[in-house]
Amino acid sequence: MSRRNFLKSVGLSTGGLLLSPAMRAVQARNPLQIPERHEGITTNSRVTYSLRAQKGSTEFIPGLQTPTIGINRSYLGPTLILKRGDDVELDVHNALSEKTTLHWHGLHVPAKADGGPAQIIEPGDRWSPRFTVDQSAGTFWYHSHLLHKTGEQVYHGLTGMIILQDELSDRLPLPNDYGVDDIPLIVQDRRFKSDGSFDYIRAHSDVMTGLFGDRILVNGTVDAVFRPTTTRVRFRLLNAANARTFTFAFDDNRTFSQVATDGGLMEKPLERKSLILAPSERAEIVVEFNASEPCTLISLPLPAGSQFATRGMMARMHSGNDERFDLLRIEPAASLQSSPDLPTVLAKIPRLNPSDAAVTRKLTLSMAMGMGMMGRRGSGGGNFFINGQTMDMEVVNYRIKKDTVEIWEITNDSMMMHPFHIHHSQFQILDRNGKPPEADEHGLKDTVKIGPGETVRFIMRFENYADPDTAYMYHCHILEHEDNGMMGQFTVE
Ligand SMILES: [Cu+2]
Repeated sequence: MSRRNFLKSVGLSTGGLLLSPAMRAVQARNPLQIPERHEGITTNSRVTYSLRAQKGSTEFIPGLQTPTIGINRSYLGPTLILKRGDDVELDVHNALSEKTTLHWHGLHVPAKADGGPAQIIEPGDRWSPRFTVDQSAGTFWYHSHLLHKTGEQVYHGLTGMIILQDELSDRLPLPNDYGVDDIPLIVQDRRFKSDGSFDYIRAHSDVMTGLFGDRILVNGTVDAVFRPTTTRVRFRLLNAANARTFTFAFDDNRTFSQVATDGGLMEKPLERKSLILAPSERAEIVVEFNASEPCTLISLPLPAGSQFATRGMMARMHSGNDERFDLLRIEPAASLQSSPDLPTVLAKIPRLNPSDAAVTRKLTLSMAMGMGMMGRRGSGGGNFFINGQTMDMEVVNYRIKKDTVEIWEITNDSMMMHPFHIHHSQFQILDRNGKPPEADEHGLKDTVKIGPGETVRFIMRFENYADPDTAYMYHCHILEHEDNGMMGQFTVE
């Protein structure tokens, strides 16, 4: 699309009746950017990763500069390669002119190292959490978690991927040549103003539904093309959108194999044709290609009758998750290097037993439809609630005993789906509305979609770290909901 047409479409989307803009058509032409690997520097058996949050300007759309923020670059950050057993230090320098934090999403770390809203890094300051990497291999990510500003900072670029490796992931014959057949896909939707700047919250509806954009960025690339050179490619899918849910599929309806959920490898590969990821969910998939046979990774509308669809009067403002659009054009080379067969067995996942649970905690998510919340100026209030309360930094909602197992039962009493995320550890889903989870929810998870009216139970162990003075977070991962109150805190002590 020419620049003039793009500007025209931006103009149209601001005047239309649809409150969330319809997705623009893609003309794939830009090579997919691959964030550089960052393996840290080892001294005295500690691996240190230098990270600098900085302002920049990024040309996503030819001829237009977008003010952005990133880590060690102008938009997004490097892919951190962590190895199980390593003692790591994540040395974060805040070179922004505003406060920030960096949260290691999905990592099992001490509360003080978690990078939540309490671990603020003032402009010019450094924050250098240390911990030992001790969990299964998988795809994780890092992002700003600043109170009330997470949505805005992530939208402008404070996000990157983490690849955690262990002995099993090194040994399995899965594609693992980063940037060649092991490809990060950080998928985001964005809305631009005509001057090229990002168009963050503009209207009440942007907060109510979460912010939907009309252009797709994959690793910060618009209209992206990837050219495989091997017969199998692993894609590490990360939904890093603020609010949009993607239903990943291919335009030729091909089958692919899912090999990992949020927290790591599954027990065995799962054949499928589509896969729904809400904000912050990850999946690793392996896709087979034939030489010179192109296809397109797309997002489908939510399936008809999906329990994750928005209901009632909210559905009228929410055109976002019911569109089909392109994500990534894939054009395999004329000759491909042959990849090994997929293993039939992947990881062993020890199951937590519900009878070992010390307590069941019941949480209800709800939202109010009022108009008086734009920008949320008051004392931290908002229109998004957990058990009728909004996030309060002064309130620790739960104090959990170290080394206990708990069941959390989350009910959604609103008209739209909320992806519920909890810090500290990976959990296992026990049931959804009383029924066992589908195969793709059997693995380790740190975020779970909870559709309108649904109740989901998960089980989790709170071990290794105790700190009565520093809290972990749980929250909706639609960032505009999190920023406006749908969050709470717990300590492990
Ligand atoms: Cu939400």
